[in-house]
Amino acid sequence: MQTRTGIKETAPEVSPRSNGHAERPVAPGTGARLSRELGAAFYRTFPYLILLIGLGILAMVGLWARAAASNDATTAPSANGAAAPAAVQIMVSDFAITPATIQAPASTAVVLHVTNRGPSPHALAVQTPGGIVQTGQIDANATADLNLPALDPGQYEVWCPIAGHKELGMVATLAVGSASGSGPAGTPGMGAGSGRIGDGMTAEQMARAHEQSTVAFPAVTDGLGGQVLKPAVEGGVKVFHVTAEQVQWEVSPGQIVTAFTYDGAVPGPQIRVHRGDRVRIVLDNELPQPTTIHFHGVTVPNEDDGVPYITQDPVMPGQTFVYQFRVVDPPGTYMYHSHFNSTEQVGRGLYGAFVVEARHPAWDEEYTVVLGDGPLGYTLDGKSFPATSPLTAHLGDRVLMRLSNMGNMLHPMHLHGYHFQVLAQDGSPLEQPYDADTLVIAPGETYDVLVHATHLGVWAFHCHILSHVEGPQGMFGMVTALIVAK
Ligand SMILES: [Cu+2]
Repeated sequence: MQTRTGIKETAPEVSPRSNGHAERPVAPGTGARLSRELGAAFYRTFPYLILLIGLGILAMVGLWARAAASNDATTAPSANGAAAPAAVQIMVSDFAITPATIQAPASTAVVLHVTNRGPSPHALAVQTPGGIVQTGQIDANATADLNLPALDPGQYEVWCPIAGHKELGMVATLAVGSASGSGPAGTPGMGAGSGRIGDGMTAEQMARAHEQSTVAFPAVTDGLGGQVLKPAVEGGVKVFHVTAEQVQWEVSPGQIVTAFTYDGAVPGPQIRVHRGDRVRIVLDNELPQPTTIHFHGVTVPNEDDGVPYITQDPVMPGQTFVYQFRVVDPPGTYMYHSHFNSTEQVGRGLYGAFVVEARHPAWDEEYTVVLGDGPLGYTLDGKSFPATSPLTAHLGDRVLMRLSNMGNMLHPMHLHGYHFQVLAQDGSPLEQPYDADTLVIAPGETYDVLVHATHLGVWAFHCHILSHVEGPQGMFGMVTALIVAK
């Protein structure tokens, strides 16, 4: 992202911090409008919330029943007669720790066998009197053991230390030496939170945590995705080389996740073409898995459609595959992504924007923003707030945002302070462009929206499913800002 292909090549020099507290310009009536839209968003999402909560309870009951069967700590005598560590089974998932009250005996070492049943990576941390004891990252379907020292009877805090997961409800209590409270103490699951209002923090602690995450924006991290890929031109054909490879990707400061990438970045490089171009995409597979590329929304010959065992054999590790076609679609925003083991491969970042450029752009700046959710967390262009990149504009600019969703969830993207104009969907120009403040982007959809930057300031731009963006510790995930400077 943040590749400026419009007329202006430099971003305005502006720090979002300068507007953090004092003289932030506020559009008239913004507060009232915010409360109205929050209400409307609630009623629109209410049926889905009920469904989600219902499904969550069902899943939790099932998980708890299974966990309860194996949750009783077992202490086996070892060969020399001393007690071996007590073993306790724990399940982590998106986004719960089961059981919510973990029973363990006092005065003996305990080993927590942690199994990850969710699609995202998790970890487990326990606050002991001697400090925090935690596992490393536990990938989907993997297990890890956490060895705890002998503890005195009491209650100890347990949580997932991956950024944002505690806020999503991944907390539990380790009850040592207590026979009571054998059932789940709360209702863990998505959006349930910790069961403690405000995560047990004081007002001052909450304010400080919010401030720290916000003033860190835009935080510096390794790697920047979505850079424009320059083609070689061979015999009138634009040739793009991409390498599928596994890298360690910094999603937010210090949060490093195994990513599957094109050319080492999430999203992969932008492929930009014109209608009528003949293009060749050469894929080298250096992943430990087979893969393919599907050109999403792009009209291609059947043999270039990228579906394994339907239109091609998978590209095995070490192999190369060539896609070639003529661009016949109208100017607009399209995608390319893996079509092999795609829950994992696309979830870990194997996607990029495919843009058919306008001959005469009617805007001054443009940005592509690819939404993601899954093993990398909730991301905009492979990064989580405060590591997301701001969108910058000069006062009066027309800014085109190319928004697309490569995640598994709907994300209603909302821009503060502006009504944006929706120009195109899935690459096709709309006959009747329309104004919106919030745009629900379903998995696989792309939208081109135009903002006329007529109000100075730092304007938050974020997903409006609130558990994707803000918790007791402040903002995370799918949050960035449109920064309008003179
Ligand atoms: Cu979202």
